[in-house]
Amino acid sequence: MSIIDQSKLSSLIHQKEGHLTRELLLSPGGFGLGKVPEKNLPDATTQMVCGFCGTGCNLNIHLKNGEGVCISPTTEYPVNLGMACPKGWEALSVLDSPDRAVSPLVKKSPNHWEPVDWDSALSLFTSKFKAIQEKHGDESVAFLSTGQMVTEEMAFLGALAKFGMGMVHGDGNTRQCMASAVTAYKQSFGFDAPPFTYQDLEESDVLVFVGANPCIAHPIMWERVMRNPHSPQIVVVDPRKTETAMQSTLHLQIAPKSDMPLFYGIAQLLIQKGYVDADYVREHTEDFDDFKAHVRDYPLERITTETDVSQEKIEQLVELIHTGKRVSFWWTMGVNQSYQGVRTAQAIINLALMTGNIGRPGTGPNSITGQCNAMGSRLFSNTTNLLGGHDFLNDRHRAKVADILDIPVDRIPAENSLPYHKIMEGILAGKIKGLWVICTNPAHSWINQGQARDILDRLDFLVVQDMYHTTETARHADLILPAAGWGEKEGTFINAERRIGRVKRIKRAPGQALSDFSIFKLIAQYWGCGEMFSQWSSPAEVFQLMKKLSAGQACDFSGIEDYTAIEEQGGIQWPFAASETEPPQQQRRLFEDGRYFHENGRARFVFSEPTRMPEAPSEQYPFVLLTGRGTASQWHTQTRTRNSDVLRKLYPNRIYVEINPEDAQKHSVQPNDLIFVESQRGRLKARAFITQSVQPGQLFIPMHYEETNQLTDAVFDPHSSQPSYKCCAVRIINE
Ligand SMILES: Nc1nc2c(c(=O)[nH]1)N[C@H]1C(S)=C(S)[C@@H](COP(=O)(O)OP(=O)(O)OC[C@H]3O[C@@H](n4cnc5c(=O)[nH]c(N)nc54)[C@H](O)[C@@H]3O)O[C@H]1N2
Ligand SMILES: Nc1nc2c(c(=O)[nH]1)N[C@H]1C(S)=C(S)[C@@H](COP(=O)(O)OP(=O)(O)OC[C@H]3O[C@@H](n4cnc5c(=O)[nH]c(N)nc54)[C@H](O)[C@@H]3O)O[C@H]1N2
Ligand code: SF4
Ligand SMILES: [Mo]
Repeated sequence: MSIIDQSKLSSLIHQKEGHLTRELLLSPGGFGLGKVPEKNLPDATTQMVCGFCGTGCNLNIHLKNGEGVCISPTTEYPVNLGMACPKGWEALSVLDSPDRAVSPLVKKSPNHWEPVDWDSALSLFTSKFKAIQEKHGDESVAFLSTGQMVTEEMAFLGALAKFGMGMVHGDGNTRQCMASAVTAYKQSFGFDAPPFTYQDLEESDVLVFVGANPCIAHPIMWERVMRNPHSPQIVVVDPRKTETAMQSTLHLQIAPKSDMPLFYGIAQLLIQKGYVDADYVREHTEDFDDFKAHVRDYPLERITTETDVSQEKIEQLVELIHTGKRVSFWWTMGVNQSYQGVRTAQAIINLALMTGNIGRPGTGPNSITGQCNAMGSRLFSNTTNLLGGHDFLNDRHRAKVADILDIPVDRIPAENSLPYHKIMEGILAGKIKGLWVICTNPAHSWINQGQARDILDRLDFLVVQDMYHTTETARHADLILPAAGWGEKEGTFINAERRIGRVKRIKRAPGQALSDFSIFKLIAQYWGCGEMFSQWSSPAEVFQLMKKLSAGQACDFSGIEDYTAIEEQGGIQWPFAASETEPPQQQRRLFEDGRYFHENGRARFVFSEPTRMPEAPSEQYPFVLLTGRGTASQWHTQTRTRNSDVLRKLYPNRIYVEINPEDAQKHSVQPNDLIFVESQRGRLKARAFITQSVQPGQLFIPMHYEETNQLTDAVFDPHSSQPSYKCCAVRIINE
């Protein structure tokens, strides 16, 4: 029996159809990089933010009869200044694909799904999850969310799942990515607050990139570095000689996971040489004396041994930090994805604090975000934080949120969710039996795949809500819900420099696919909690709710009037409170007044002893395996980027492993040989790519291939629960 009024459902789907006045203009792959087929010459242009990486470039979408037909980068937007990387240029073509989910699909037997209508799909969704909850309690159903939907959808999902459906546990793919930076900032600054603005990339005279490869992963941020007029010194700290390291002026080819001793050793040298900004430390920080005592144990001799970096290079970096007028530190996954990611990030933050390199142009300890809306997820996914950067454990916060949303306060859980890996463990232990996965692909991206897939198969009911029905996770699903993607729906993203930007619907989603927003709205009605979400009528209305939720928080953006204001200003960075009297400036950084978000206004020096690599190389498994991004044209698990003919030409189709010539010779490996790479957990076959970019004793495999995570070891940072994707012990075996 249908729980929803059928006419409402058909009107919702009709509205979607009504958006279009004609059939799709484009055949798949019908245009190349910005080339417009003549017959489709555009007749209007609109603008929106790119849906791949956290850089948040703005794109002009050229329209023909109201529908996007090709893209060019926006020249006057403060992020990208007329530039885009291949993924941005090709963002429209990945939407057309035979892999798109065009109707809900229900699993009928192993490897066999049948299309059903939305009414049946949502009735099944509701009855299955309700039955599990009735039998095993509210904690038996969980969700996994994302950093890649618009913020309005994330907030809706988090509110629906926790306040409407009664779930306690929900986490997201941002755990795989940003959790260590989030925890580091919270502990050090009192709020998860990346302080920078992209202009800093052009204003620094010394830029230090740690575990970051922006040439591949954030190409347009890198272009901003290339525009820097100060002939900057560019330092790269990375075990690999990456594309970015090749462009650097100083490369510290560090032993994997030795960043903490390196930065503590550098702090000790800065102290010894009298290079500390004592005024800044005294006025704006606390616990420096304890830190000072801590780093005494890191003399130069110890550092060179533990990091494999020469004394000369370490001293060179110390001098650069001292002589640089504007020193900025930038880090990404080489730091976060580690069993000691939080403390490594804080070792970087400490260097910026002790030298006063924060709150001024061209400075900062700056964590770069990965996904297009990682920052939106950090504030509004309702997973680790209560909506708007609030705390589930704080009575006042729960009351405030309940009041704004006009819901009973007891609908808000007064406990924190389990983190991602504990949700996985909960499934393994039979405590969690239902899982709803939205906009993420854990059966490819989660660590230690052998175990991860086994875990997903133990569920009584797995729902996957995705643009494509062919993802690795969808293959395990009992129910697949077809979602509209970027460009097919409305909302906002928040980029790495806290800039809120617009996303628009410039294309019709295929078949019966609906925006995630509409899916959540329907689920609320089917579940019987539609009333609770009566205010949540459109993304624009939810944006107004989010403004209220942010008010009074460090991320306050209550001063942004609406979507139009965002567009007119070229995106708006938080904070921008309603009390502001002047329009927002285009480039704003945090902590200009030296006041942090802890109650006493001070930043903290946080540190601890480094721990041992959980799975160090051994006689049996002599290599350290590093994983990460392979090319600028591949995106994560490749569900999107493999659909562009142009992008496919720009990356290796098959899995490869980078190996140093010395090791290749030792193991009689020739270029392009197929070799096995094996860890204690699994084995894969990859083509050997012999290159000096990896050091002897190390291998590198990109994460974009399905097999990679069969090898990785499920180890997590104890403070952030982020997976340590970037080191495990492996061996190679010739075919
Ligand atoms: N083209 C493309 N761009 C992307 C993405 C994509 O899939 N494709 N994904 C986006 C996302 S979500 C993210 S999170 C970012 C990731 O962006 P990055 O973090 O820049 O990319 P990664 O290649 O994962 O890792 C960066 C570097 O960390 C190094 N590393 C490994 N171990 C260590 C270590 O112990 N110490 C140090 N110092 N370095 C180490 C690796 O050698 C690697 O070069 O990219 C974003 N941009
Ligand atoms: N070994 C190794 N593993 C890694 C990493 C590594 O460096 N090494 N990096 C980790 C990092 S940093 C990250 S961020 C993760 C990424 O891991 P995932 O999040 O699993 O990767 P994606 O391919 O981005 O998955 C997003 C999914 O959402 C779907 N999708 C896209 N847009 C929409 C939408 O609007 N709505 C819905 N419903 N679905 C949509 C896509 O089709 C895709 O299936 O991988 C992690 N895994
Ligand atoms: S750099 Fe990132 S945001 Fe910019 S076009 Fe490329 S993928 Fe899109
Ligand atoms: Mo990420």
